[in-house]
Amino acid sequence: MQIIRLILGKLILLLNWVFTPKSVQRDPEEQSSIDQQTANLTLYQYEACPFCVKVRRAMKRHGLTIETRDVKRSAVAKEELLAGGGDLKVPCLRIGEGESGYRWMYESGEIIGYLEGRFVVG
Ligand SMILES: N[C@@H](CCC(=O)N[C@@H](CS)C(=O)NCC(=O)O)C(=O)O
Repeated sequence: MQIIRLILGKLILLLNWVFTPKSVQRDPEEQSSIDQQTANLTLYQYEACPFCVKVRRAMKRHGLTIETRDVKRSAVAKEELLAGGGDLKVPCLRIGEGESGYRWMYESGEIIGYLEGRFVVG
């Protein structure tokens, strides 16, 4: 079972690499404004999780630079996710909301919807 999961994970990463989406091109000022806003976002994820790949592909397509933290490789990231979000499930987007702290958003579809609603015009 472990070996099948490992092979599937590698296959997902290979396909993702072969079919890497193109990023939208913005003028530098607009991109810089978006980069400032996405600096408050962090994606907790696993490298080969298909739902995480789906979110990372949407980020790439929409030209969104968002820090990723791998919960499988980093014990600190795992603790942060558990303490903040409450569930050891990925992907999870941590949204910095200034003095109110953080909002933790699970579910790949909801995360992509949030990113597109906030950063994609039209
Ligand atoms: N419906 C969720 C599914 C997410 C999901 O099943 N994630 C798996 C990894 S691929 C997970 O975190 N499982 C719990 C675990 O591995 O501990 C989504 O679309 O985000």
